[in-house]
Amino acid sequence: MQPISPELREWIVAQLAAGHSVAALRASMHAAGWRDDATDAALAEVERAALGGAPAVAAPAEPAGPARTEMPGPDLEGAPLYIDAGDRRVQVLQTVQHPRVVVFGNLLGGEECEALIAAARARLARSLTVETKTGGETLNVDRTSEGMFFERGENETVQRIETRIARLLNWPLEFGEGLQILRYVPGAQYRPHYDYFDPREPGTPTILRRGGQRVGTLVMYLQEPEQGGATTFPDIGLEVAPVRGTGVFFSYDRPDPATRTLHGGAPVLAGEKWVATKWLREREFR
Ligand code: PD2
Ligand code: ZN
Repeated sequence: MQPISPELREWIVAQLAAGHSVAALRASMHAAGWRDDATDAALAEVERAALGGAPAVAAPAEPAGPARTEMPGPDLEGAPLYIDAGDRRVQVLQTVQHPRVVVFGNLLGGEECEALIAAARARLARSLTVETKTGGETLNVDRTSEGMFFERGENETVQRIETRIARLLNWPLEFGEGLQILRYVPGAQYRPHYDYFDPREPGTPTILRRGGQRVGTLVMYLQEPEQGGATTFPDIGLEVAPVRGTGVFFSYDRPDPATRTLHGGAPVLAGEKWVATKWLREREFR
């Protein structure tokens, strides 16, 4: 990986020298809108430099090879119309087999959507992400929304929703990343991408050390725009309308386009769209 910016490196080194913990540093960068994976890549790069610039002892890249057998997802045996997610009866509105896509209704209550938006609003930042290609900092031109991350279990609402998701998708709560909140104003979009980490990128082994690959995504709609803003799956011609309280889940058993999980957020044409995304990892994410 290429070096991070001198300013960021200096800041990290100064924080560590002042006795701040890596956890505190991570929390600060998180609060400033840094993605956790980007933060980890930056911290790892500084750590390597501190060790005399020795090349990283990279964790082996995840093989793109055989499909995993255990995957997150709702139990759809018997084609149920509703699923008991513990504290809520979630509707199954639409399903696709390959890729596995499930659209859920009644996933979140109106008050839960409002509570997430209220807690996130002041912490939004146009995302500066570390490019996995260069290690440099860039504004991500593919994503023109603003975002933030909650810590897992950060508040009561987050905790309740995470517990519900774990039950609905049959995946341990500890394997999930913190909830990401995104706001799209008119004109904002998220160009089609894959959510897994690209095994060919040099920064990926560092990212995978914490929790392994992503294997599933749940995008939940907190506020619907007036026009536009669908979540699109170009490979299968699917567009999911961003209706408040509903969500779309999809999984990918290998980090490969063959999963057909290319997806994007279409431009918002009028109004504001807010979403919460939960990414599921193959192992515990700490
Ligand atoms: O907001 C969306 O519709 C969207 C689309 C694609 C969100 C994500 N990806 C994501 O959070 O990964
Ligand atoms: Zn995505």
